[in-house]
Amino acid sequence: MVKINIDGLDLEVRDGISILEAARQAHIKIPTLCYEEGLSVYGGCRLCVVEIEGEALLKPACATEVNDGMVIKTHSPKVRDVRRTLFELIVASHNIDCQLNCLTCSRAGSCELREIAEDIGVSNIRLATYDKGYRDDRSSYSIVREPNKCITCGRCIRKCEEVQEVGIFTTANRGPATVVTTFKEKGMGNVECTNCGQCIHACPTGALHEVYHYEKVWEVLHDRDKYVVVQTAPAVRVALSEAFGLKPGTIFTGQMVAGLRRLGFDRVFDTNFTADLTIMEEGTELIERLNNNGELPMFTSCSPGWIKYIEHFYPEFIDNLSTCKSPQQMFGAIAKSYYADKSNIPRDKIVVVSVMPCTAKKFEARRPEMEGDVDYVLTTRELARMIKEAGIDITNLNAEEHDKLMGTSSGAADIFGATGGVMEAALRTAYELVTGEKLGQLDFKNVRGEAGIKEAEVTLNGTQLKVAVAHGLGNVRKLMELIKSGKEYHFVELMACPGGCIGGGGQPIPTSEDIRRKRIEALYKIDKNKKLRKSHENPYIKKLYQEFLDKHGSHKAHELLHTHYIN
Ligand code: HC1
Repeated sequence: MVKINIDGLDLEVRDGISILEAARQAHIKIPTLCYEEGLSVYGGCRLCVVEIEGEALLKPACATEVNDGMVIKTHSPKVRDVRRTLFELIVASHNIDCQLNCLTCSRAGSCELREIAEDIGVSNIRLATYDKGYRDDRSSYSIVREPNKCITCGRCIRKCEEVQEVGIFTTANRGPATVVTTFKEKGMGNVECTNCGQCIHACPTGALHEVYHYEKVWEVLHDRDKYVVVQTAPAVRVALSEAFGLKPGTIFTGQMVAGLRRLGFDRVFDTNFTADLTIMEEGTELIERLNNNGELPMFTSCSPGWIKYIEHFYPEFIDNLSTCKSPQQMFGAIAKSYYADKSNIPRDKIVVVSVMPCTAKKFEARRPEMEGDVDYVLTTRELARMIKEAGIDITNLNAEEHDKLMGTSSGAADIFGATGGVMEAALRTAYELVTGEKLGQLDFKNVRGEAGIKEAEVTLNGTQLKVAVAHGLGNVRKLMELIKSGKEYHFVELMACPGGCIGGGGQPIPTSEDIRRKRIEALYKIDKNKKLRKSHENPYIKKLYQEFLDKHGSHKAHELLHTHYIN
């Protein structure tokens, strides 16, 4: 421990931490644009400069370690003056129309530049802004890049490289023309981007955002010839409220459903319903592979960022992917067949809209292998935007329930949104179906939690089933390397985003580690409080098989619910 003094406050802090961390521990806010918890320190924006007694030069707080006896001033007149000048220089390299376009920017309301301007008391910008003149990158189905809004803080580069270990971004040019771009400026849609959208969470401005579908959704909602059904992903219900100022971890399912009805959707259904269906199909597939010497380990196939990742980096393992479509896609296929027929609605009148925490789901919906199942995909942020545009006071709405037929789900489906949740849901069902015995303890705690890679063993009728779970592509890579080197598993859950879908690229900003934890806790709470906690006990799933699909893994189920990746 070392003794320091920050802004007149005597503190004892751990040796080796940065001044920025020490200040945060003392609840002193030092502005920064390029620092992000969990990423390496870059020290490029310099906004966090502080004055250290006895030193002539100001030092960046993020890149300077505390020393015993250090006396630090974080907001002295000199520091504040330098910070304002630095800030003006940063803004000068930002979009020339930023001040005007602020109202329409994707980050209006959550722009870190604006927040810092307020924090450091910037009242005017004296420098002329430099027009980089770059064209927007609209080559991806999931993500738009607006380079003129980029302040080259490098957070997206480091997030993609260090957390996801994909590394599609680089910088080009020099001086004020410096820009973040992709290899040979090919565009995000033409490089190894997995569409996970973690770069959007890293970006402090509106330089990165999802491809918007909400304008199209408004159009279909007002088209009397269309019958618009919406599905809600597990992770949206525990994050949407944050966009309306409620605290992270608030369970908002009922208000979300009520808000969607007010927006005008004809039916409000649940992706959770097809998450239960996925368990039935995926469980059947796993048992078949185990019994018939099929390709093992079997990999889950619901995270589209992970699917894109395996296609780029581990194509030799594609046959290990479960052939099950994701719950999002299964939902679309069932809504446009079973539900349409049962409700006497012409199949071509039905429009399926998804609300997802994930940007890669937009890409998944356009994959040629399953195009047409889902028409539009809204992120959690886009849904929040629509609710605000419609003037719906969602926090004061009474909770409502999802519509019947495709809206009932088990707690096992809710936990799909958390890392380890798909595995736990599958184990609950596989155990009971294979052994014919009731599970005493439903919680598989070994596959829960924040560890990047988790393992468990479950005995099924004398066979030791070895399973593993990884979340965040950096951890996925580590697990894939273990498997490549001969480590044996039977079943593996892989999710592209840190924490699983609750940390998806379409979730409210910010999505910090602490916020992810609270969302996960909320999902487990929903599961704990449900009577129905196992997918195979969902009465509407049983009905779907009885009335339409026949048995698990039937020919019809294969036609509608399974796929093969052709990339
Ligand atoms: Fe997910 Fe899934 S859990 S992939 O993380 O299997 O996005 O929430 O909807 O499809 O159900 C995301 C979440 C989601 C699918 C389900």
